Amino acid sequence: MGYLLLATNNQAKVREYRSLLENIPFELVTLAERGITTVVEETGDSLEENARLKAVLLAGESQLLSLADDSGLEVDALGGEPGRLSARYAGEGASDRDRISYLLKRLEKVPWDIRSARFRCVIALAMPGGEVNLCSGECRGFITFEPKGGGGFGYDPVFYLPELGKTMAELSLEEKNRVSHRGQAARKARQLLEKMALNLPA
Ligand code: ITT
Repeated sequence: MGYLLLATNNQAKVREYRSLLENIPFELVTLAERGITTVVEETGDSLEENARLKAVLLAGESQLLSLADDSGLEVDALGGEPGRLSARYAGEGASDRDRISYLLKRLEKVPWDIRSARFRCVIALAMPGGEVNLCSGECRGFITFEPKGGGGFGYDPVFYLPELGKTMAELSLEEKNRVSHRGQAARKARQLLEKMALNLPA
């Protein structure tokens, strides 16, 4: 069985992928397990470009099939912000809590019915030789007025799912994976990986 490198430094993403990609025909390995400390500069203009950048660079470095994701929150009332800058919103060195406070401040006077938003995730699967496949997923919701719930990561405590009546951070890992942007993208990636393992064209 070949290896699949989870090319992310975000441990919460690693946790989600370990569950989402359970029983795929590849053995999952992390950057830490391979002793890789490379941090890829996210210089692309889109989630697609940045996912590709991360996966290609780390596939080249590790010589392993590599999965990277670039993901972000897009808030309609903020014209799609923070988008691909989601991890850097509120400045370098800011925490999840700082980013949430900054976002809520920006939305202070925005009423509930126009606090709509979506999470987007683009997964890039890169072969060491440079071939790349992309898969994407999105999940719609509303930004709450205050954080709620202790699960997940990032903006999950302020991302409310109307169909479930809960924030993303109030869901278990399995429940989040069932509805999330990353869950949807990962189910497509799983199909590609199953074909790759059989040497079928992706
Ligand atoms: P890697 O690049 O190493 O994978 P990262 O955390 O920097 O880790 P991104 O560049 O893709 O990852 O930034 C994604 C940011 O978007 C993340 O730090 C969160 O702030 C937000 N985000 C993405 N997916 C999320 C999710 O499922 N729940 C909450 N916030 C999320």
